[in-house]
Amino acid sequence: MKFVIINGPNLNMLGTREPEIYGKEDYASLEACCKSACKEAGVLCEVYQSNHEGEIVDKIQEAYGNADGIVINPAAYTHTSIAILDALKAVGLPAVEVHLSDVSAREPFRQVSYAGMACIKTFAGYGFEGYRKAVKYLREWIDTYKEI
Ligand code: CA2
Repeated sequence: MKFVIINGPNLNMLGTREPEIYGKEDYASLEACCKSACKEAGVLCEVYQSNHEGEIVDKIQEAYGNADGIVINPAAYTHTSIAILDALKAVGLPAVEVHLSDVSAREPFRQVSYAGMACIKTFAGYGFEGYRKAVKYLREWIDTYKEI
């Protein structure tokens, strides 16, 4: 089984500013955390980050036929991108949305998630641990619902 973990704009800047919201650890640590979560769940993974909406759409499309599920933190595109929502719907793979911060308790514009409309579950406000929860949830969901 293989998952693609996609991180959106500015997440590569983790650890530089706003540690009270996003934590002190950097993007390399997040990538390591995602890889260890997948290893723990017994799945292969690719961890990808881009600051560009079209590249994120391309990566979602590339997952079609090449991966079994998607974990995605679209970052600011969460709240704006119908293109990412449509790409998730187009590939039809089970996807889980993750946010480091609890977006439901932040500014009203962060309380809307287009990507989330195509996801089976959202984990928000758990920091890096949210990715671990997402990988575990997705693995269990696929084991339960995927046709043999
Ligand atoms: O909480 C999350 O994971 C977010 O997806 C993070 C995004 C934000 O736009 C979403 O509303 C919620 C921001 C990504 C990282 O932003 C940084 C800001 C300052 C320093 C480092 C990263």
